[in-house]
Amino acid sequence: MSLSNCVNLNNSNLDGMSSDFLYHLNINVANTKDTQDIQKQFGDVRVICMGGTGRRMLELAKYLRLKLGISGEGEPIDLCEAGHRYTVYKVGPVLCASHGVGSSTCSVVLHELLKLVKYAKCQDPIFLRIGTCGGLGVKPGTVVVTKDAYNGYLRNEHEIPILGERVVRPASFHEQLIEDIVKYGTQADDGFETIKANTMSTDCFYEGQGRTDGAVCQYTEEQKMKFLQTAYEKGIRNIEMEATMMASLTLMAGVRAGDICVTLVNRLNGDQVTITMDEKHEFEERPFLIVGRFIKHLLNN
Ligand code: R2B
Ligand code: URA
Repeated sequence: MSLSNCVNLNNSNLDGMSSDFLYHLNINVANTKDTQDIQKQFGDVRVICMGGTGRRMLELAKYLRLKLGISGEGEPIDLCEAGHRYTVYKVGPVLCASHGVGSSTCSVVLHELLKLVKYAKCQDPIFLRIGTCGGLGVKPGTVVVTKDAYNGYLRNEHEIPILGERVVRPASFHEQLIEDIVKYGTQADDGFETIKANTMSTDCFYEGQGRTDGAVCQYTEEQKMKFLQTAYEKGIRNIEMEATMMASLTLMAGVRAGDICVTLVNRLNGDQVTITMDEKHEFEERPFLIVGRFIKHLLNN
């Protein structure tokens, strides 16, 4: 197998490890110098889709089976069930993995999935997050494909404490990939809008996103609206909780990534997510459509 498009992670310590247990996935890489078994199981993976809940990832797995014409009997199997943390389904060359809520839970599984694709010698794998979000000045149901990810300080960067120091890293998604997701993933008759825009990503759904309806709130409605307006002026059209981490970690790992989210609420009109569960379900399928078409195009070309 050609090694040219394999993932080379930014951590030389991995080269010195004879084995690696991907603890939260419950996947044991018994011999990092000979990963034939892992290559056999995962070496064909081209796309890793990630989303908040295991249930949504199961639905995505079933949807992709049909869309990509991949045969499979019965329910897709959760390959990481024994890890009791995350669910991972494999549909041909696509993994569908859950990541929970927020950057900290998402980064755990992302680190381990990045190591998995390295050990499996996957060729140029693409990581796509498929999620829900709050909207900023866009109609609920609009799909936003993230360009630059901004943190809760409204800075286009990912900030993380490492060894007691403040570490700041770039947080943008792959430009050409974003273009291609919109180009090959959308159709004029979709019945909803898909836009490229910036995303604000916070560590807190309530205060971090400027909501006044959390358990605690120490600012006025006016201050909140000023903050949201400033975000809008930076080209931010949606708010979620993983984008800066995902953009920065995938950039550091040298893999292409995208973040495709459907808005559930227009935050310029209110804080509460009041759509019905049926509407939410219908909205959640919109990123499936886009990603499904994009993946189909990718695999056929
Ligand atoms: C969007 O929705 C979740 C919070 O409700 C979070 O995972 C996110 O980014
Ligand atoms: N997810 C978020 O992070 N924010 C919202 O407003 C809705 C979904």
